[in-house]
Parts: sequence; C-alpha cells; structure tokens
Amino acid sequence: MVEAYENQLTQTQIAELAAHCEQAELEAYEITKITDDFPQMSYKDAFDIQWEMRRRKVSRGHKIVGMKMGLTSWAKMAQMGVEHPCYGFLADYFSVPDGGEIRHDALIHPKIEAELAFVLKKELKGPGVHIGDVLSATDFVMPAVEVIDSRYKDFKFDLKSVIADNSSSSRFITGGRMAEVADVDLKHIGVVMEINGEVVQTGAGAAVLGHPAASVAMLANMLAERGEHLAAGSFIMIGAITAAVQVNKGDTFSVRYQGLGSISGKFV
Ligand code: 0L1
Ligand code: MG
Repeated sequence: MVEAYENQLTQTQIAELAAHCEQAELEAYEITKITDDFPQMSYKDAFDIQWEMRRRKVSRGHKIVGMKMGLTSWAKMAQMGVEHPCYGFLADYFSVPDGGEIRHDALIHPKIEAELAFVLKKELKGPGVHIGDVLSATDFVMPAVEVIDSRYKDFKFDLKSVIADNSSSSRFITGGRMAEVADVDLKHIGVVMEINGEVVQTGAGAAVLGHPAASVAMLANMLAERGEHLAAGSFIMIGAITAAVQVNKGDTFSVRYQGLGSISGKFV
C-alpha cells in the first residue's frame, strides 16, 4: 500500500458506507463495489469504514472475538487481482461450533477456506514484528475453517472495496486439537478439504505468505499503522491454506489437519 495513509472521504461518507456495507451483510444481499461510486476512496477510508462497522456492532452489544487475515496466498492475490493481503474482524455471532449447521440463506454466496488460528499469550505490537516474535508470543495454534461471503456482486471487488466489506468475513469454525508451535511443522502441515465426502482441496501451511506466522506478523504491523495492536489472548485466523470453495445448501464439509484433527459442518 504505497499511497499516503490519509482520508479522501468525509466522516459522513465513511459512516454512510459502513452502514451500507453492514446492511448488506446483515440482510444478505449483494451490492456493487463501493469504489465504483467513490473512486477517490483511499486505503485509510477503506479501513475507517471497516472500523466504523466494527464500532456499530460493539455499540449494539456484540463482542469482537478475533481477527482474520485475508488474501494471504500469492495464488489468491493473483486470482483476485490484488497486490496485498488485508485484515478483518470476527464478531461473536460469526462463530459456529464444530460439527454445527450454518444457515445458507443467511448468507449470499458463501465459500469455505481451510485455515489455522493462532492464540497469543503475549501482546504483539508493530511495526517490525517478525516470525520469531509471533512464535514466542503464541500460546497455541489450532485448526480453523473460514466461511467467506463477499457482499459484492459475483465476488468481484478491488482491495479497497474488500477491506471496507470487512474482508468478506461472515462465519468461522474452530476445532480439532490445539498444539504448541514447537510441536507443529507449521510450514509443511498438510490439510485436506472434503465436500460431501469428496476431496476438493489440499494444501500446506507455506501457502500462507511462506509461513503461517508471517501472516500474524503482517497483521500486527498493519494494525500499528492505526496505533492498534494484538493483545495477549487474541485469536487470529491466518488466511486460506487452500483455495476458497463454493458451498451450496445441503453440503457437508470436513477439513482434516495433519496431526491436529478435523473440523466439520453442514450448510442447511
Ligand atoms: O479470507 C480471505 O482470504 C478472503 C478475503 C477477501 C477476499 C475474498 O472474499 O475472496
Ligand atoms: Mg480467509
């Protein structure tokens, strides 16, 4: 992100766009990407819209239970035509129990991704956070599956629009077995995703920025641009190890993680 980190939109426009994107999320309808109407929108505007959406949820009594990184594989960045990963927040109602049901009609066009989550025992404050800092600050890692659901028509967006849309966050599931980082080969850990009993994706941890901990480091450094940090106890999803796969009503899924068990669920 090379442009100056400053606003091009007014505070009123930012508040209106946060309400616009959040309404589409809550009522599960598609919108056109917001840079079509606001081409001057900056990265700071995009993150301000996301943080205003977060503030709106907290003001209604929701709790923010974690953060996610998105677009963290080179393949996915190339596929979506974007040049940098992004982050989003996870609200309490996004969480689905392992083996649970996800209402397909509460979403627009959901896709699932195999991820890992890090839980911190020490805070991480950028800039300058690196993989070593992340590993020493991590309490444990555990499997996670993200359900993404871009509010943009046909999942077509640019990086600024997707940041404003909370990086397509909608649901997530954690499960399997937690482990200390010293006990997991994070770069080489294999995952296998099945939908309706058929293998649809396989992948290894290194798909995420070369090392899953690099994603957490990048998040801490991106948050530092806004004077924010990751507190001890933070739950962070690192981004997709596999490509995102579209799911339909009635589909069951299961993702197996080498040495860490599995996560499953059903779209109803
Ligand atoms: O979690 C992700 O990697 C997705 C971030 C947003 C991009 C998308 O919706 O595909
Ligand atoms: Mg993801």
